[in-house]
Amino acid sequence: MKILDSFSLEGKVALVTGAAYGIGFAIAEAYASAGARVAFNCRSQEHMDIAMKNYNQKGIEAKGYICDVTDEKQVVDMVANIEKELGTIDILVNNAGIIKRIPMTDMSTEEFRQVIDVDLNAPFIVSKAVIPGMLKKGHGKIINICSMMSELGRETVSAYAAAKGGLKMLTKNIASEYGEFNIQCNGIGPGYIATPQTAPLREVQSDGSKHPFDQFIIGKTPAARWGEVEDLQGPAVFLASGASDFINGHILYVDGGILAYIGKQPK
Ligand code: NAP
Ligand code: GCO
Repeated sequence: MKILDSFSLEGKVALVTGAAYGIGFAIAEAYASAGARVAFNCRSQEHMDIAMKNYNQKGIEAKGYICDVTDEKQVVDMVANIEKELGTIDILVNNAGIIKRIPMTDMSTEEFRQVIDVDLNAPFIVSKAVIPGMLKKGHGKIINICSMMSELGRETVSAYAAAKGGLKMLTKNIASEYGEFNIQCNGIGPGYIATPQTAPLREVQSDGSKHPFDQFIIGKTPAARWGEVEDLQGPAVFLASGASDFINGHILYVDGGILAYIGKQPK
């Protein structure tokens, strides 16, 4: 067998949650290009219509489902529909996520709970719905989209960091509990990636200068740039493919070196 064949996703069914745009869309695109049949979800018909147009423009036959990943009944119904229409899910990417940037003492408990619900409870809900099919098939790949905040804190992101730290440990626990059934569960920890979620951190200032946070991140990243969604496509295909069958419980940080670096010295 040629080693590149082990990276193929031919014949696989992949569900990428929250893949109407952003990182999820890029991962779904990469999976289709690697041969998988792709399903994705989002919450609104408006985003679905835009997403389907974009998938079609790229020649990708993705199947879209309106589903709020925090709603267990909607998730169970979506998984049942995917299994009926595409087949049992071989690859699950828990990508859907939100962030609220609010100083902790100003954040309401409801706002904290909303972030935990999408970023931590939902990956539990979706994984629980998908694992039985993987057990029947005798194999499965679960990839949880973690974060720099799975390892580091910063001002205003207490809920998000708590959720992403928990998601790192949920990843390790799924790996521990289902590894013997040939289900591998790993995480991808993106660095700072240019998507709608981080657009507020990159907004050009009224005087035309870069956002202070934009400059800060460039100084904290050895690669001296923001990541692009395309930077995540290869790692996502690798962790979904046979090339990673003996990797389990690992968080692969795709961060341009942020976690290795103390930060550029001020000039
Ligand atoms: P994004 O551009 O805001 O996209 C988030 C996606 O999640 C959208 O498709 C959104 O679709 C969906 N979503 C949100 N809540 C949902 C819910 N309750 N049910 C179903 N879908 C939901 O974010 P992104 O930057 O692509 O980030 C994707 C993932 O990567 C997130 O988990 C994020 O935490 C993580 N991440 C991002 C970065 C970064 O720098 N961008 C770095 C590390 C980790 P609708 O709103 O249409 O429902
Ligand atoms: C923030 C950013 C980060 C990124 C990402 C980094 O406000 O600090 O949104 O949290 O989204 O998670 O890995």
